[in-house]
Amino acid sequence: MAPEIKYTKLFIDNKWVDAVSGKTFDTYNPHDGSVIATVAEGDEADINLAVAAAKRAFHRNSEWRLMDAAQRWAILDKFADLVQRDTQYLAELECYNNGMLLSSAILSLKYNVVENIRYLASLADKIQGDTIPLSGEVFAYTLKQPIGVCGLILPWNGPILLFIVKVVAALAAGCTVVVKPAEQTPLTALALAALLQEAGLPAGVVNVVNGFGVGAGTTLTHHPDVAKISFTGSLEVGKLIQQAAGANNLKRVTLELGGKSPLVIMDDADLNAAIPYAAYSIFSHQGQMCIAASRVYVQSGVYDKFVQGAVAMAKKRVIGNPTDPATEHGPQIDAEMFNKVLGYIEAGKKEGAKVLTGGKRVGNTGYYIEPTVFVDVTDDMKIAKEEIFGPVQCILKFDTLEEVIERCNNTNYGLAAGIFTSNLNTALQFSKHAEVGKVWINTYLMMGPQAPSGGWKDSSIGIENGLQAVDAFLEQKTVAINLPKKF
Ligand code: TXE
Repeated sequence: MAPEIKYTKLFIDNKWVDAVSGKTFDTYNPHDGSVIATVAEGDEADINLAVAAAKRAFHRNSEWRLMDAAQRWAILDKFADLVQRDTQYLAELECYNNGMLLSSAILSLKYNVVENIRYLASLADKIQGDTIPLSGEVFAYTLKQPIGVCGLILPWNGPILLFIVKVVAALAAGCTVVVKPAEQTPLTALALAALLQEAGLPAGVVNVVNGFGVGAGTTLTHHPDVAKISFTGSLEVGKLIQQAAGANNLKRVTLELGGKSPLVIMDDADLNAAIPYAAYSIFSHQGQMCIAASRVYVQSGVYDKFVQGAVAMAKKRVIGNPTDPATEHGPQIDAEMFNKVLGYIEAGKKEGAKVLTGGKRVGNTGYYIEPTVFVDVTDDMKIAKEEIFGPVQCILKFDTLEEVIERCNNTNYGLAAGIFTSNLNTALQFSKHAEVGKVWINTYLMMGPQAPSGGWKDSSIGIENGLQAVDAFLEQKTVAINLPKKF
């Protein structure tokens, strides 16, 4: 049964309000395209109200600014308790609004999301500066202070986790925020806002304005009272955000964008591990992950064996309703992404790549696409160059390590890479030369809040997670003191 939808309005200044315009929009279940809720549609007027509330909450005499950092940690830790309490409900919302498997959403909430909140919250009272001896009778120290009002613009592919990664880091730093969830997936952001309120956040510290990119999103990125934008989404919009960030003031910007991540399978790899990992790394969440291993480079000695195994893995994935515990493969998020992925599959075929399994829609309702395996893929093909963001594994053949490093790096993206090999030297050489923000050796997708996450080239600006997570929401100030006498 569908979960009860408790929140559909905008959350501004700790109140649930309709959009100023009175407008609303529908939100859907990707399983069958049915409307699951109608939510308030915020635009310029609502963003302005939310930014004003966040600005008031950030005033130097506000409750939030005067609060001890340890108390900020305590509130966020309480928030983690509440997320833990509501795991089942939040997972169901994620499943119905996003198409994420219910089983995956529960696991993610239990282990990943709660751990992320607790880790990021714990950084709140560990924000420290330096003491710096200067020449002469002067002594200096640095202060790290919250940037101010932050605009957090979220994508639809991991609505709960990405809300947490951005919002909790910003709050641990002491900022106030206006969140703009993706138009496809507003429901979990609203439910999380309610839990933050229940945890005891003062009014205006967190505001959530549902709406579209052009309207709510663009107002936020151009707003002169917003000091920072943190965005996860497409490269195309990332570039627009960087421009907007410099239009009316000089906003700090963190961008987490797309990828075309290579996974390399060497002749000496343990194929019993490499084949299932390769499948898991592209087919999990139907390929809707920025770090998906969307180019698999297989060395010629194991190529045939790998391909055989890859096809078998793809074929045996259980496709079905994401609420069913037996399901391994659910729907794409919406009609637009569904058509985009099918378009890439057609483009791959036209350019001469061969589909060994999959390639088609499943059923007539919802946005299901078969797990698809392409071989005979060459580096110049569209499917090898562009982010598909769907369940499409592209397999390419190579001969030497030198060659594959060159080919892996021949892209404007630089998010992640992986290698399967039993030779430590090969693994370390690859890790050193891969032009990416993270490398996995004999594994893939393994992440944790303790490890910094970012990307090179067009994939990212800035780091999320790890000890640096809060730095992205801090400014630094140097204070120099004149001493009566050098000591
Ligand atoms: O992203 P958009 P879309 C990639 C993936 C996918 C493609 C398009 O390749 O196929 O992006 O997805 C808001 N100013 N990723 O269209 O448009 C928008 O409302 C301010 C990778 O969903 O970038 C939403 O909240 N905001 C990725 C958010 O930006 C704007 C995750 C993302 O939307 C805006 C998702 C504007 N001008 C897609 N235009 C990842 N890195 O994980 C849109 N938005």
